[in-house]
Amino acid sequence: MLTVWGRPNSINVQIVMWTAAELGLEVDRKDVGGPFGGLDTPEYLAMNPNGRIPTLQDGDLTIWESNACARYLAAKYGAGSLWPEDPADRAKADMWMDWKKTSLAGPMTTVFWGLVRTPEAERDMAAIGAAAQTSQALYAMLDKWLAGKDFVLGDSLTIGDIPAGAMAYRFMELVKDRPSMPNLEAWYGRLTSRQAYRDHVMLPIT
Ligand SMILES: N[C@@H](CCC(=O)N[C@@H](CS)C(=O)NCC(=O)O)C(=O)O
Repeated sequence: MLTVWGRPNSINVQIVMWTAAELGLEVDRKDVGGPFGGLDTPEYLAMNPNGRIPTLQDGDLTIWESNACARYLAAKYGAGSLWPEDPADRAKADMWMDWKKTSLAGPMTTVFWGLVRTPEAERDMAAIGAAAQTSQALYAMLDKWLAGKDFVLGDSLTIGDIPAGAMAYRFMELVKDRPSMPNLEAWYGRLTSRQAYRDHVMLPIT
């Protein structure tokens, strides 16, 4: 039995929960972070000195950082499915996983905090609009990459789809005024038809 520490509306927790669900793994998820608190206790910091969610436990192993957790689950339990065996394929999956963290997360966090966590009267609409434009330009890159492919690596879902795919739900829901991106929209449609995505990513955005 795996344990994942983190509230379900955290995108980084969703990355791990969606990965585990795609692999058919049973998870005991514990509510911590946000309104639940609990990230600054000595017990939590002993597991995760970064004081953030998610934290994943699998037997004696404790790890944190959502992409590291997702990679671990895919490598251990998803050979031949989520985990690309070929080093070149794995590098391409890593590329899009790291891109979500290093390029996409910043502007999408501005959009999310601005539109979801900030009262309307206090919103900096210029900053939110600029971040939405940047997010859109970034997803346009993925749209181009997905031409002729069902998923990031081709025919089937892999770890390379997971972080950008989890963020795609927020992008589609929060950035409504965007140009047509047919490959991205078709890929997003494939994600939304998956029960694991519906159960762990398509939750109220709060
Ligand atoms: N790079 C980390 C980021 C972790 C992170 O910042 N998590 C946020 C939630 S998405 C958090 O812990 N926020 C504090 C809280 O929920 O109380 C990862 O990908 O796991």
